[in-house]
Amino acid sequence: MTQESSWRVTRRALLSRMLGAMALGLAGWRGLIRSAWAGPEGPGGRDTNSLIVRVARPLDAETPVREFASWLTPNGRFFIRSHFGPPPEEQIDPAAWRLRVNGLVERQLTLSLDELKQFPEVTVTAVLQCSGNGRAFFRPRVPGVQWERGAVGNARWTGIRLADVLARAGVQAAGRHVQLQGADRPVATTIPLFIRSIPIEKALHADTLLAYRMNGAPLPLLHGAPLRVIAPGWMADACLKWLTTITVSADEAKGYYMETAYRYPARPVEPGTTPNPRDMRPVEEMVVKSLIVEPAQGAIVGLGPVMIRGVAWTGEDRRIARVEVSMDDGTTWQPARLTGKDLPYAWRSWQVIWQPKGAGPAEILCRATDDRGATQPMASPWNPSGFLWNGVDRVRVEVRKA
Ligand SMILES: Nc1nc2c(c(=O)[nH]1)N[C@H]1C(S)=C(S)[C@@H](COP(=O)(O)O)O[C@H]1N2
Ligand SMILES: [Mo]
Repeated sequence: MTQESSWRVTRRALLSRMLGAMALGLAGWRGLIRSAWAGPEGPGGRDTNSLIVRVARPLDAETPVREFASWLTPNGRFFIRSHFGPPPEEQIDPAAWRLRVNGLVERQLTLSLDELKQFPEVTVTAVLQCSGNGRAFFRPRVPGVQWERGAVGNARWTGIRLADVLARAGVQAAGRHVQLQGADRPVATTIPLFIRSIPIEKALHADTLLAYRMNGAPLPLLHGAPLRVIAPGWMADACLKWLTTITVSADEAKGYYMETAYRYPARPVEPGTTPNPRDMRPVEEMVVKSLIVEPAQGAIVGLGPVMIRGVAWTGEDRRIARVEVSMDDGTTWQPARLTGKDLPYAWRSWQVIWQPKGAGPAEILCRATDDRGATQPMASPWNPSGFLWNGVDRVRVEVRKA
């Protein structure tokens, strides 16, 4: 796709979103404005105002970081992101729904949900994170949903192995990529479909799932019911929702969402510049990252010992090795204690006790380092779409005498 036509696509997508927001009427606008004013920990969204709405329609909403005090993020409070919104319910009626497997395979398959559930069931606890999580922190600013800290969550995903389904179909030697398509559709036929592909190695990985349960409950509609891909350790744009078709192919999928969107410069670029499309690579693995969950942004804390808690996570085949906090804007760092479960793909809890030196404003920073030595920078490398933000996390508090 040429630069010019990709711009036109972006403009059309923006326009359709604006029209969607207008169709919501006054109540929708008020919700939008309220959530914008309330800031990162403010109200807004479904389920007793538990989410922060970034785009009202189709709904893009992030989880307030305080919810991450729970190691598993509850389904009703899990961030929501989609380009076009969920498909009409009748299209994904579990009885009529079928998964099709075609392309470079020995046998084409059409499988019902009941048939899929005959494969061995697997559960993986994994962080799901939008590639644009933290986009709002890039300078210069970049267009797109202005996610702050909560377009991420940790959940137990239950389903079957994508590898088992591919083995039943028989992947031909020329099959190098697995293209994924869902039942969701844009408002206009001129807008490209959300089609993604993952390399065959990731598709055949024993932990890559077709999931139909989330935290033990049936996968909710907004999270991709009846079936979604979970590619643990990879960014969520690989985790296709409302899956209907798997096509084994020799090449990466074509189209806007693979060729233009979700790409990241292979080498650092000057902020504000447009890299050569040839130097762009698909966004895949997650980068090491951490969040301060407690105290909350803007909290008032006492002069006594303050418990700081958070979570940290990293990419595929990596573990969190340490988390540190700083009270002097990154000059000195003090180690935190890793606590709780240590599982691949899940996030790791951590905590540290801080003794404030005096009353007044203070800023807590945290940074994680993984077992391959990757650590969080003060600010992430700028890139035109604002992907993979993993700058140190920051929480400002006010210390008061009791
Ligand atoms: N079919 C489909 N799958 C999709 C998307 C989409 O628009 N359509 N969005 C992707 C993106 S960009 C993200 S961040 C995750 C969000 O998953 P969640 O809403 O369950 O948190 O779904 C991914 N899967
Ligand atoms: Mo995303």
